[in-house]
Amino acid sequence: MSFKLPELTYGYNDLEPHIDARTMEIHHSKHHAGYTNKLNNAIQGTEFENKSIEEILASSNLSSAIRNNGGGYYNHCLFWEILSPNPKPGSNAFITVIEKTFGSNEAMKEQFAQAAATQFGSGWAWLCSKNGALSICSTPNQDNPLMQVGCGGTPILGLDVWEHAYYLHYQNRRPDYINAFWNIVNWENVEAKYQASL
Ligand code: MN3
Repeated sequence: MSFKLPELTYGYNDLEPHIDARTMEIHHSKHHAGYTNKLNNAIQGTEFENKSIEEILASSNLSSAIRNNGGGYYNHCLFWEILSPNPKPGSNAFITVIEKTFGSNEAMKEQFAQAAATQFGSGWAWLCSKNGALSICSTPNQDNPLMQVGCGGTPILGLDVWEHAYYLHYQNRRPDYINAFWNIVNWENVEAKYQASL
């Protein structure tokens, strides 16, 4: 069994102007493809060969090659899934969960943006569900909360803040990239991940 680079459900240019086509093409066809290939090479002949990516990431004895490339594989799969050129809102019930946790939808976005903006160097910001309880954190490199780092729990929304995710269009303006991100978050898919975590 080997992991496969997922096909996107939208074109490389479909997320413009929020994420430019060239960035999307390099990010998916080079970076994500690279993590996928290197993960497959790293697990070959190991105890992880026939495990799901979630099982692999939850393991406490990962080599750095499996940790970095397994995280890179999983994180980007999630990232493409929660983006859409035609984003749909979450249900009222899901919005109520967000409001009860963070005070308001805007407050949740502010806390998430803060986590994304203050992650030093490369990493990710996350909205996670731990048995339905929502939390926000950031993690360095290609780590994620399935590795028992950050806030733990299951990631349901993630934002890549590596420079390869935004530098061509935004250069050093990471906060502008974070602001633009909200325009293309498909909350229907975020909510589906929340439901699956329960
Ligand atoms: Mn990336």
